Amino acid sequence: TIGDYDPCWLRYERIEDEALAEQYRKWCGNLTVLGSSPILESARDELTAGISSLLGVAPALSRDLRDFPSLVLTASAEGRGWVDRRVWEGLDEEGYLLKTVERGGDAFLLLLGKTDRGALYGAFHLLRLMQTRRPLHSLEIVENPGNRLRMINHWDNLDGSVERGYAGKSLFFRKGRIVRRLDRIRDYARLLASAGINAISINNVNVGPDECRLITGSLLPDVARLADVFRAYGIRMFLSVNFASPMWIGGLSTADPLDPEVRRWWRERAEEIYRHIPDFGGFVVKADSEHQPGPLTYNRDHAEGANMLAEALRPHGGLVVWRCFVYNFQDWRDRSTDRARAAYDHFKPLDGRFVDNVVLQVKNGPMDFQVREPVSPLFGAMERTNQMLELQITQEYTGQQKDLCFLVPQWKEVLDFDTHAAGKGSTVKAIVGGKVFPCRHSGMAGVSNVGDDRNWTGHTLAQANLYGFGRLAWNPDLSAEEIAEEWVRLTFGHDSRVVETLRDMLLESWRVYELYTAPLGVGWMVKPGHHYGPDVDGYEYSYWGTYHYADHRGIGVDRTMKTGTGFTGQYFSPNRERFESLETCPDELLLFFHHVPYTHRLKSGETVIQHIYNTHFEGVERVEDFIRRWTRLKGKIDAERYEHVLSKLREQLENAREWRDVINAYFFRKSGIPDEKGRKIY
Ligand code: GCW
Repeated sequence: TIGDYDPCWLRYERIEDEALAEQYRKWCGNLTVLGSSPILESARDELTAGISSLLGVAPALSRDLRDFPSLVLTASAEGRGWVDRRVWEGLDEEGYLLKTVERGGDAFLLLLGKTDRGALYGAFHLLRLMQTRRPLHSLEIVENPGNRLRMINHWDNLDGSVERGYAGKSLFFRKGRIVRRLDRIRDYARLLASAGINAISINNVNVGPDECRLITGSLLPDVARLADVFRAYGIRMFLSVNFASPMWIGGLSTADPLDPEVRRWWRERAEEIYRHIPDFGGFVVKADSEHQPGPLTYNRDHAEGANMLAEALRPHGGLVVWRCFVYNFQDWRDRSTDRARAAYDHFKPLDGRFVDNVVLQVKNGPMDFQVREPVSPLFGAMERTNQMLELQITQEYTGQQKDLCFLVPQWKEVLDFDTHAAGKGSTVKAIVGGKVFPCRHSGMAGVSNVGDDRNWTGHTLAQANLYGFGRLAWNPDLSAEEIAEEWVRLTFGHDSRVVETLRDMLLESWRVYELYTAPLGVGWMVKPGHHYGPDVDGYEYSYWGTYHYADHRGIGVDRTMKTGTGFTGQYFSPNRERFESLETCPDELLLFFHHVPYTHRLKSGETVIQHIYNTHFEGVERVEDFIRRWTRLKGKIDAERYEHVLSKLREQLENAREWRDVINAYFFRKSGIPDEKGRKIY
């Protein structure tokens, strides 16, 4: 059971339909567990707790098949005997089978993992079937994960603060130490495993001098305690490291990756880490980015830097997750640099030079998690390099868990984007799923949105983003609709009014957020520093290199090959041509790729300026509509969550109004063109 905080999607509320509960009991009355391991025990505990809570009776436990099991949980050779060889061979290491097996005149439910990890995922699947009221008779479900690495990245600092965190303090750290009580962390591991996550990095990619100690004897015993908790749920522990650690904590005078002393220092660090955590996952590294040190300081490149760390981890089976969020600071006066180009320009030439326990982690867009960006052209552009996708679950630029913004629809667009890297069908999900180019390590990472708030995510409905990330990482073919509805049923029950309203609000919310914020893919326009609320020129004259170039005639960034920064040339054909041409560039990305007059007509038929006005009025109306729809659910949702969401929606409305009025006023004053509909613009 879960402590004094929200159980999220693991509520397991008692099934009230007695007939259905009776059917389920038939399959869950006697649980036989064959084999033993800590992970299998977690699976057994999850089943026992979930079944007891859903059905009101605990299953009778046994280790002996002669006890007439109704449910058999195993990853053993015995279980294998009941399935077709081809099915068994088709299971990946983390795959599982859920199958009704006839025996004599009797039948039981077989939950068979290829390994104990598979069995754990299967257990959560079975519980989900009951939570969503699905039938259990004649089952034959075979599942394999769509991605090998399904990772959560925390940006938590040792003092307990969380960079870009909107849900309280760190779950792991407090005042320079790792927290003593681990029960909530165990529940966190359960939540993650139930959604399919198998890796976690616990500290911020901006690694300060304090956090450097995480890889030393002073903190490793505590890190190991956390690793133990996660291990029991099939989750491997990673740490973010600072590239200059040999200087910060090793007393060396350099961090040059080719220096033998430096190499030796990292090897010894790795050895010590693995003494404490034998299955340690590896390092996450932000190097030569936003003031973090890196190999470029020593005139070495990213491959030399990453490979050096990879060499230290290799004997132990560890990975280096090397981030590609690298760009040069630019002066706003300098129009020759383009931040969008940077990741590709830095990394593409290094294709083939990274050793095979390095994975490059690429943000979904070329900039930085804006509400709308094109997909990064780096995906598929490095066919001899392991690549994984980085998404931001925490809502830095998408409403900071004050505004409702369900990101799964956005992530689906990213995953389904066809890069054409190896011809048609080279989607991002196929590339990071390792299906286009042979790569040993690949997958998806998401920047965590949780903290120690009672509801974990600040906005209760933001739990759906964490759940959705895990589900998509497990199966990128799930639709946003399926994930939204599943989450609502698990979290808010089955009243049809509740399910439909909430599902639809979730599915609309990303678009609504886009309507009242920065238009047509131009991005930014946020208040500098904290990034919440509108400030059109906040970054316009800065060295971060992200501009809209609005003047009295037009707006947008010319990133074409013909007259602009040439960014479009980083895409494979036909995307390159599609983005290059004004005629074929999709409306929603128009201002990312082109500078146009306010009177330019979109494919929708509206002019750019009229589109800006219309969307900003509409955005506010849609939030008002969210509030109306939500209030119709009063009495159908517990008062605590009902009032909480209502107050968040009201806060969102304030924010949407602020955005509408600032954006509309700004562009009305710039362009001098009035709103065709004569609405109030200040
Ligand atoms: O989005 C930006 C954030 C930084 C973050 C950086 C990164 C952890 O504003 O807070 O640093 O990206 O991804 O490294």
